[in-house]
Amino acid sequence: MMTAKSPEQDAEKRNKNWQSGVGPPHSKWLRAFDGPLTRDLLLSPGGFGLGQVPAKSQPDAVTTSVCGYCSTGCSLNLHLKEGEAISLSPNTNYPVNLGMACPKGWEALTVLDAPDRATTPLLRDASDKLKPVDWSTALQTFVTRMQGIQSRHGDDSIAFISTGQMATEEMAFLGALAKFGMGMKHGDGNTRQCMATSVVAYKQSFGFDAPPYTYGDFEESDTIVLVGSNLCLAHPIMWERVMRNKHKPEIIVVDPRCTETAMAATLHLPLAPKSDMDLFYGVARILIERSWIDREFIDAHTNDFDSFAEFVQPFTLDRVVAATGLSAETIERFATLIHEGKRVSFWWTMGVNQSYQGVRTAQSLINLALMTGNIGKPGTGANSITGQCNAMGSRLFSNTTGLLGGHDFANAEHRAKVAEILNIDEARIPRESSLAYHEILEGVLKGKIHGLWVICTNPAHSWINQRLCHDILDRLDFLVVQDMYHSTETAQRAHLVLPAAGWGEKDGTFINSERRFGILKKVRRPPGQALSDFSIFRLIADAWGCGQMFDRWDSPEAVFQILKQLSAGQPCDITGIEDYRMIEESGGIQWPLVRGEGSVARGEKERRLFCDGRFYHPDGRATFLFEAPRPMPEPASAKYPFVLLTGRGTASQWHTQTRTSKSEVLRKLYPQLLYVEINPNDARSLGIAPNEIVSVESQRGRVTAQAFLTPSVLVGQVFVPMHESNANQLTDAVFDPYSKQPSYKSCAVRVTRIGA
Ligand SMILES: Nc1nc2c(c(=O)[nH]1)N[C@H]1C(S)=C(S)[C@@H](COP(=O)(O)OP(=O)(O)OC[C@H]3O[C@@H](n4cnc5c(=O)[nH]c(N)nc54)[C@H](O)[C@@H]3O)O[C@H]1N2
Ligand SMILES: Nc1nc2c(c(=O)[nH]1)N[C@H]1C(S)=C(S)[C@@H](COP(=O)(O)OP(=O)(O)OC[C@H]3O[C@@H](n4cnc5c(=O)[nH]c(N)nc54)[C@H](O)[C@@H]3O)O[C@H]1N2
Ligand code: SF4
Ligand SMILES: [Mo]
Repeated sequence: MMTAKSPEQDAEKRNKNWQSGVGPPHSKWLRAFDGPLTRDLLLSPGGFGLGQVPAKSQPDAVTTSVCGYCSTGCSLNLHLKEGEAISLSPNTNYPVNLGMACPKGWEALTVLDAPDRATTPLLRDASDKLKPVDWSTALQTFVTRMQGIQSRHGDDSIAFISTGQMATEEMAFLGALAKFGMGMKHGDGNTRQCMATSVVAYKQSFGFDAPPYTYGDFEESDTIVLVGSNLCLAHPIMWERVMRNKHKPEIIVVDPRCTETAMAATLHLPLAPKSDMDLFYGVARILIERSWIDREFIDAHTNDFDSFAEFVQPFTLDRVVAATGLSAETIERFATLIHEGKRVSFWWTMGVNQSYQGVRTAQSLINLALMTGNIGKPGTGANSITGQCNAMGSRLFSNTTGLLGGHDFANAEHRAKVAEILNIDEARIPRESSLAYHEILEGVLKGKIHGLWVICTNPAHSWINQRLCHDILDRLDFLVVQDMYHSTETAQRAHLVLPAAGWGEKDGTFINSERRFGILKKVRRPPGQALSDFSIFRLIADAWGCGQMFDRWDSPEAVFQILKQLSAGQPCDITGIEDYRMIEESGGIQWPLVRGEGSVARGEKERRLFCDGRFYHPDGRATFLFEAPRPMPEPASAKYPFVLLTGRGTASQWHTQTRTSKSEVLRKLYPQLLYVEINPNDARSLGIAPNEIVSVESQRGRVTAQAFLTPSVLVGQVFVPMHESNANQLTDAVFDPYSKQPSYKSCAVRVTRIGA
């Protein structure tokens, strides 16, 4: 059990730490500021600590809801007046955030009031303008056009792209409606851009997509290895959990850039981009050579260690030094720290997943945890950190690549089980999983897919190789975009826009990074005629003519009960969760919770997986998986001499900025222009002055950006944040062969002075 300190103590400690330079905040947030970062500012809405409810409008009730941005899953108190939320503060009573929230959480309500909210359906007319229409016209158009395409080109000629940011119940409804009701075979999510690599890595290594950890492991660990993970700004409240660690942990950050997280580390390994596999194989070789491995655990709980041990033999120190650019001492030190640690935890995020060899890279880390027995015990684990608020829900319940409830489309028993529970004809369940995101887009290019329904994601901004993506979207006969805002880059290209309610305007559950179900609640009326995604799916089911199939799907909580039934007997079994009330009263509940086996009732607040050393493969063992590292698909060249890294820019920006750019507070916390981080030595040789507007160009596109000279990127590399709409003009559409996740963090660019 965790005992929370008083919020004041926490805030005090954070302030002290920050003033002494430990942990966030970082120059990049401060760059947007003129004045000093004071305690007042930190504690104000938009700061991290506890704030006050404004006195001018006193609330008359309070309720809670989990945040709708990142996968941390913080709980927020929502202060209500006559049933509507007027302000919020972080929940001090929740085991995840313990009274903290980051700027995005603090500002979650503000962005709901933006003037570009979609308030009515919009239909493109003969003059090529989006014009308001009523819901019945919108639904009729949706059905006529989509069914028309199907009758001309076959069932598979329509597809959907969804998200990790809707409620679990909404994702399940969409997936079931599209695939069982509307006859679509293909639908994928933006989680392909994000978590697909972890999903495949875990499935192959452990037998199920199962991140083993609980956030308490951040506090229990004595050696925390963060790989390609900028926790300080991408998961600030997880970083706060690291700061509560009382074991004076070694914090080892493996990242080409000296990020805000690397600055706070005890050891930073600025390796050459995409050389992680070489590093981890080399470290495995050292551990084996020195017998720094847990032979007992390996023998009892894993397969294929001996072939792995043989495979890593050629990864000598010299070879790893050459591949990574790290010194032999640093690599040895890293191996020694792993050996000396009693509780070593390995964490990774997009620096690993977004790679043309992401799955094997994730597994090279999983292997380190397995061979040292660092799994299933407090403070350990091979831990993939998820990104979006409900990426985990999407992985288990979206019915995209996997059948509802962590099942498999190709498995006849699974199909029969799902058909029986849903009371549908088994023949309606596809026998194969969906095409992946990029294969759906290729399907458009090849003239196979003609209609696309995009829900709660903004591919025209976020997808890799943007020009190609725009070309593909513009070829569609019918593009439907269902979003909170009509102004997104994707909505602007749509034939039909469906106005969606957002976080705070609907009910359901999210599943956070540590597998915890949390409740989100309706505390605001959606603007105009906007409807919850759940209601939109309901209306479409009826208009399509398959409403009867979803008779029981009449509220999010009713769907939650169906999902429970579907999960029975799976590793993600949640039959022990009674209802929403139980989730709420327990401070969220981690999966699995099997009926009759739950210990939540005994006050247990957190659980990790694999405590008994049993994995999900039929023989109960985990597998060592490995493969020779491959060269970067588009290495730096004479014409394009820099490796481009992309990623998150600040804690106050969320992805394509449809939400975060609507808050005045958040806008003050991030740079207003696209910037490119470049090493001062490179800038000097190119004659680039600080803050000069420069051109950044790849084989695919060119953007202008403000040069930010910083040694945090090494010579020969540059970094561009993903938040400005044109950043993905530069990126190269290459994918991991197993997970089909885009490699957003590796392509070649040149940087030039404008007019030079
Ligand atoms: N503020 C904010 N928070 C967010 C989000 C947001 O948009 N804004 N998005 C959320 C989502 S969906 C996600 S997926 C997460 C992402 O969270 P993170 O993965 O932590 O964020 P990124 O900045 O994309 O990438 C992390 C780091 O990978 C490094 N990297 C690049 N190439 C390599 C490599 O070859 N090896 C290694 N070891 N590292 C490399 C980059 O330098 C970068 O610092 O953040 C979540 N949280
Ligand atoms: N270059 C580069 N590109 C990247 C990345 C990178 O690191 N580098 N990271 C990738 C990653 S990890 C991710 S996860 C993706 C994210 O990419 P996207 O998913 O495209 O980004 P978001 O801005 O989160 O888009 C969510 C959309 O849903 C809308 N929305 C929000 N809530 C709701 C709701 O409840 N219902 C509906 N219907 N709509 C809603 C928002 O207004 C927004 O338009 O970007 C990827 N792109
Ligand atoms: S850390 Fe993530 S979940 Fe917590 S308040 Fe910030 S965005 Fe929301
Ligand atoms: Mo993500």
